[in-house]
Amino acid sequence: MQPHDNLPLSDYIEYPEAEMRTRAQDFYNEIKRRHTVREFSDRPVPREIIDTCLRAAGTAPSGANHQPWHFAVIGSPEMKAQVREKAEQEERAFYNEGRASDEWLDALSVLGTDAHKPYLESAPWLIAIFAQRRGGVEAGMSRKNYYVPESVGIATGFLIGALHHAGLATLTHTPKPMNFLNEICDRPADERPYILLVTGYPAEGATIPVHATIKKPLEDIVSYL
Ligand code: IYR
Repeated sequence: MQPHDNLPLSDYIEYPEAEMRTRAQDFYNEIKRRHTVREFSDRPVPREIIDTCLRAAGTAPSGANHQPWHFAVIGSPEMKAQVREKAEQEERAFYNEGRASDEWLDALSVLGTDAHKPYLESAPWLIAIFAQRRGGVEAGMSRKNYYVPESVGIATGFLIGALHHAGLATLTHTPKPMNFLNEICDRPADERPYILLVTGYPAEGATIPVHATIKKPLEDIVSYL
């Protein structure tokens, strides 16, 4: 293939307008049922399902198509225990030892979160998402990457959507700092841990904070000009 070669857009599907309307509505109905869950069942989830969701994430657009992401998928009880121990250590400093400002803690009080993170051991899979400063369109390249946080954010969004679509619950966990993930996941120092995505079945009787169900109406998030 030559550098500027193009291919026909062969897999695009156009829908009649009426079908577009129902498809848009159906997607909205599906995605609005996604809630961040903090109580996970320990029921196993087959790795192949996670793989397929990761393939979907890997189709995300990215700066120069460098795909500047790495997904370290943690499933072993030993490694999950290690992650929990390190994360809870950081969270204790955050919640109980003054690392978080009063304003921040106040903003979180409506969620009821604290330093206790049992889901890091109970959920079957922890997906540590890393952002790569350098890389390229093929593995092993070491060119500068562009729009890295944007690209990794979009891929993470695709992944959350794919996992939800498959019927799995997710939690975007961000212990701060989380460089301990580089060590546990054996990732190079120039990769930045971006989000620790917890996934699995919700625990029976899992709840969600009322605060999290307040979504801004369209008129508060959109302007047509
Ligand atoms: N990382 C902490 C604190 C936390 C921060 C924000 I911003 C949240 O929306 C939720 C939690 C924790 O996971 O508890």
